[in-house]
Amino acid sequence: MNPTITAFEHSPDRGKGLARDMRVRWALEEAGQPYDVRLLPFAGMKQPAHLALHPFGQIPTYEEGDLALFESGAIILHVAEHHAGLLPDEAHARARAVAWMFAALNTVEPPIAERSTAYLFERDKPWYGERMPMLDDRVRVRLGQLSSRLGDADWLDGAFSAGDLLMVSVLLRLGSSGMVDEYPNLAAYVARGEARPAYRRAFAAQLAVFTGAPATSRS
Ligand code: GTB
Repeated sequence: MNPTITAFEHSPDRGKGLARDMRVRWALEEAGQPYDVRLLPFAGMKQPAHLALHPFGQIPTYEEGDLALFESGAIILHVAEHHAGLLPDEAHARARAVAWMFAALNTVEPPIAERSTAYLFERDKPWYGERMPMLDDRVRVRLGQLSSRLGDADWLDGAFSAGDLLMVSVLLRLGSSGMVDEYPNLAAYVARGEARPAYRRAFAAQLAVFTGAPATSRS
């Protein structure tokens, strides 16, 4: 039986891959694991049936037999631990790849999320003009550090891993800001991620929800 994930019935980004089900879809595609998708309206995400799966009433969730998970990072770690291709076998390399997963979610994504929130929801505030350059700077600090570490390597630590999957997903949140392009090696890194066949299949599947393809999709 395939695992089932949840996703927005109507994603605010109109299928541009920014909602967090995209990361999970990508991991499942990398793993070669077919999956089913249950689409949820916003109101449904706050109903008891979904809150039993996700205490914060969000997407994505993951159900597989009697296992139910929430948090995209935890879901991807679970997928990576049970399939080849997302974490190295060697113990230390595996631990480092997990460290990159946490770095993406805990160190790089927070300033990007804070900037996105301000850009989307605080533009009418009197302090927006002063606050935004500060938020931009915080993002650039992390991008600069990441760029230095990546150097001219293809991936963060040897072969592509779930750490790269999450880092590329996080960097993609900067979208049309142009900030990633200020660091050519990071721009190339993101492009390498987006060029992966698994990424492209995942992107097409979540876009199909918006363009009106069947409500339940399998890889
Ligand atoms: N830490 C959790 C995880 O990684 O799984 C965060 C989950 C989360 O933020 N889920 C969001 C959600 O369900 C969707 S992804 N929000 C509804 C709610 O909280 O009520 C965040 C998101 C949504 C939409 C866009 N977009 O349209 O651009 C981008 C990102």
